[in-house]
Amino acid sequence: MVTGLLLSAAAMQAQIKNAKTTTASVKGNCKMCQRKIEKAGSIKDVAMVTWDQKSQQATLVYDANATTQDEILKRIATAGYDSDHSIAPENVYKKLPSCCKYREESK
Ligand SMILES: [Cu+2]
Repeated sequence: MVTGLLLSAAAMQAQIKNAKTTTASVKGNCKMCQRKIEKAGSIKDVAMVTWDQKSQQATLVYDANATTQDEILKRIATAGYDSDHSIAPENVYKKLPSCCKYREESK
């Protein structure tokens, strides 16, 4: 699993210039969260996000001249997912399917 994640990250990295790799903790519950987090964070040839459900960690590979970790995490927050740098707006979070509600108090 970890090997697969690293391999796909490396493959995508080839298309991203000035690639910088960081990790951030992003909250989520399920496969649907994973798809949304990765889709929200990724931009073709600029940024690539892979999220691991078990560790609640996102691996960000991005063109350091074109974007920043904060920008990527902000997009993920806009899709409804908290990270260590950005908190999802309450109204967006409320619209997540119940299986995706990861905040303790809203269960
Ligand atoms: Cu989910």
